Amino acid sequence: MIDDLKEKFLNELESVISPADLFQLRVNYLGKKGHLTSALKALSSATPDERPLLGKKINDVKQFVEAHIASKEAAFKNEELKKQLLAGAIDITLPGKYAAFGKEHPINQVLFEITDIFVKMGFSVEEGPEVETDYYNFEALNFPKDHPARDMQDTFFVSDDIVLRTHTSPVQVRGMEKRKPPVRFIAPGKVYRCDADITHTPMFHQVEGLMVDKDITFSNLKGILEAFLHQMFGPDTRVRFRPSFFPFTEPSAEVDIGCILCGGSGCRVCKNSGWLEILGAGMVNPAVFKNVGYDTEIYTGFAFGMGIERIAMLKYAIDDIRLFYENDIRFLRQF
Ligand code: FA5
Repeated sequence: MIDDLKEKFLNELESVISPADLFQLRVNYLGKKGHLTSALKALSSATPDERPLLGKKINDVKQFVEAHIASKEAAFKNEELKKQLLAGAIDITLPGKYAAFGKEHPINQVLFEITDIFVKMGFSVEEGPEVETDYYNFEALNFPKDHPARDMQDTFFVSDDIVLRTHTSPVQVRGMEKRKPPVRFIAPGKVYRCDADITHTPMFHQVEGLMVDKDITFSNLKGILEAFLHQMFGPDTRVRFRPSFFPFTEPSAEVDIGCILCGGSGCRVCKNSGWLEILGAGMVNPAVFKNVGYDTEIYTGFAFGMGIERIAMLKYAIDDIRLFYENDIRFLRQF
């Protein structure tokens, strides 16, 4: 009977196809009630003569069974490992993973370009708060209470006395309060107006400029702005100054450049005038100097303020300002 057991085991081993089958086979042969354990128990009923030979046979079969089960077990483990390795394998022929890098927004690109030009001309860079008091946004800039000029800037009010700044000009006042002349800085930043169409957004960017010293004249203003516009739009760009009004400058001017799209012959963008309005400017009103304690007998100065979106639209020939803020990646990728 013990001689048959080996063959029976080999037959059964052949039909083992999973670790669970193998476990069951082990129980059937080596478990407490398994064939080999029973055979060992039955040894006691053999005659003393038969016992040593039979005992040896049973042990041989037991070792045989244990060895085969161990090697089958190792084969299963090996197979499992192979499966895991294959599942986690790196296919080096697949394309790599690309990190999506962002890039500078076109408005920031233009802002940095403008800043760069002025820094090279000796201007420093000043910052001020976007949530501003009525005093800095209007009062100190010579907009008296209830003055109609306040309506030119459609203001977002936070409270009676606090506004979202409507222009970067309040930074002129804050900057002058902090230092004595000579003063030469630009102040770029976000400003807010209740205004929205294809050339106006409720949030936009301005760059303010201020220069104060003894003997600063309108010629200095013209020279600096022409130098800036020629660097920004090319050395052949025509520049013209038109009389205008701002409460904080006197005299005041609006500055136009020859249309860079049609070269001055007239087109849709320049509304057939051949000119494009680019910024506001003027000589600092002595009333503003008085508010910051500068001696108006000694010092004069000029200031200017430009819309960055307007400049970016001209530079890149974009006819709708809202494109800058729709976050359409196809638009933004082009810059
Ligand atoms: C001012 O804001 C003055 N503070 C500029 C200034 C500074 C004059 C220093 C004199 C001395 P104005 O309201 O014109 O001026 O605005 C300046 C520029 O901002 C405009 O030429 C235009 O390019 C831009 N701008 C005005 N409103 C909007 C808007 N809603 N969206 C986009 N750009 C605008």
